[in-house]
Amino acid sequence: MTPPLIAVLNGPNLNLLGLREPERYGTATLDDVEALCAEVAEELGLAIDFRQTNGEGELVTWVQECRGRAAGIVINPAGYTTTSVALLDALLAVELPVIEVHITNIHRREEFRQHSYVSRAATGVIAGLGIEGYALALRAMARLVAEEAAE
Ligand code: CA2
Repeated sequence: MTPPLIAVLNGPNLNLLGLREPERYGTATLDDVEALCAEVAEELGLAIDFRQTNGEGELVTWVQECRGRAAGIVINPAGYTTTSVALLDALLAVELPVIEVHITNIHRREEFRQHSYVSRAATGVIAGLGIEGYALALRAMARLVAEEAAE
């Protein structure tokens, strides 16, 4: 049986992880995050499609492309979290389980970071646990996907 595919999508500036502001975002690079996700996915019997883009339209297109292809979406929308109705609409339309991940605890940060459009489409939200949040999201997603398959 082919393993269920989980799209792990990353928004703008996350390509800078580990290269700038390590005191805020940690020292792991986006390649390290991908390696962590690949390791956890293998353990869980999932396949992943790990991507990053700085473009809002590209992120929306990738979400649309998940329809009929992926079993779930783990997304760190970064700066588009608080601005993008287009991303929210795409996540609602795709009708897949969505887990929103933030490396930092957005609720301890500036007020403008605390209202997430994306959360309205999310089954769950993980914030403030560093890159471990991606691993936790994949574990939760494995359960959600197994539950859906059993329905
Ligand atoms: O905590 C998170 O994961 C965020 O989604 C990160 C976003 C921020 O806009 C959100 O409020 C919270 C920023 C991503 C930019 O990442 C950088 C990483 C290293 C250096 C500079 C930016």
